[in-house]
Amino acid sequence: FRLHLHIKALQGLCSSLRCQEEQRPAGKHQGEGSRVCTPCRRGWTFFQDRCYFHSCSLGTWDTANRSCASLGALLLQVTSLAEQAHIVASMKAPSFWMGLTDQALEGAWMWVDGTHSAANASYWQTGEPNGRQKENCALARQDGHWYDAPCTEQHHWVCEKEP
Ligand SMILES: [Ca+2]
Ligand SMILES: [Ca+2]
Repeated sequence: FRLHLHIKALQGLCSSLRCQEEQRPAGKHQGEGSRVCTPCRRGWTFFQDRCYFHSCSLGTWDTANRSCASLGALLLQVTSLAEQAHIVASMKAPSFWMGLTDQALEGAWMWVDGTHSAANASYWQTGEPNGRQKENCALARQDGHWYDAPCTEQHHWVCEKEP
């Protein structure tokens, strides 16, 4: 089962590499052997001392959570307006899972590292979260806002780690 997860994570990484190669402007290469250097592994983007990975595949919140863990990372934790803006600007999918859940206690939204979601750095859409016990996992959409949704829905996801 763990091998299966590894394979799924690698597939996600490979497709992410393809995404990045496709998005890189053709004129940016300055001759053979030149590389874009960041402290992050290939396939990850760098922003304010953190590395981010955008999955190309879809999965449930649990799948996303385990995939990030298998990459030595955590599901995205948004802790500032700048980070929120960067992540939304670099989105490649209509929606993605974040590492925010109220599965442990309804209404108590916690990040996957165990910290509580701060009210001064939360970006819920007006009226959200609205799913009570039926929607316990948080995703971000292209409008830049957060929504609670059933954890079994299939969405892309973003992992985050230190370089
Ligand atoms: Ca809930
Ligand atoms: Ca909702």
